[in-house]
Amino acid sequence: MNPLFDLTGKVALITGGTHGLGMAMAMGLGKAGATLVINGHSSQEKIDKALQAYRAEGITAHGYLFDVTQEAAVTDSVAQIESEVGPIDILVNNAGIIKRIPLVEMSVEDWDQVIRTDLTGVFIMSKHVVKGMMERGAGKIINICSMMSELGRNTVGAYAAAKGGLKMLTQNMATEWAKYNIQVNGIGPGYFATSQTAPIRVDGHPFNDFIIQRTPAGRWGDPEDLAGTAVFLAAPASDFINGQVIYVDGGILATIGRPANEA
Ligand code: GCO
Repeated sequence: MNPLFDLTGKVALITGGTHGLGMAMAMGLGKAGATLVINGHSSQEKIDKALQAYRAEGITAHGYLFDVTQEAAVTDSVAQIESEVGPIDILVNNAGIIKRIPLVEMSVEDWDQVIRTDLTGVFIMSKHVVKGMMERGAGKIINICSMMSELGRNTVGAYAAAKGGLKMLTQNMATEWAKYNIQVNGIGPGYFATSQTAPIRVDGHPFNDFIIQRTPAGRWGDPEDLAGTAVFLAAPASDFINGQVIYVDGGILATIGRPANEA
């Protein structure tokens, strides 16, 4: 394996690694040699099912049930992971939720839940994992941002605020931690075929047709399309990259789009 992309001997913690984009990125990291630690917040059954999938691919994988928004649980779980599995070399802050509600109709409770999960949860996780990385003088942190780190869209205001903030948090983490040889970067997925987008992806849904039209690649992303970028940002190949967000979006951010009747 090319040493620039070899994760052999590394421990990678992926939050929300039980399904979707988190699982696809974790599979990539595992196949590059990393030992996986995944977290889920709602169901040990989901964790166990995901572990079976990783292990079926010959990947060493461990699972822990905790909520990234609860600092006491995070502190305890990080200590348990580092005791049972080993120091965390790579942290992928992937866990997140979305609520599609017009801002004027959104309750403060719903707003708070999105911000706390998608932004504050990343702060809590990173604050407790980075301490070991600082002591060891090495680490990789990858924050999963979004198209909404750059663009607004009707009904996803809280999510956009969180993901926009996450882009800036990524830059600030890089600013504070690069001197410890810790690289903090982001991945900004475009529109991917996942459970989160399933409601807006059904055939004939106007948003489905819009995304196909708005994406130069002319398709929804496949979760596996993210694996290579995750490996790159977790590997020695990115040791001099700090505070960047790499958009894996089929070209959406590169263009103003094209008229529906234009080929
Ligand atoms: C939406 C989608 C997006 C995608 C992704 C885009 O409702 O607009 O869910 O938010 O999930 O975040 O990068």
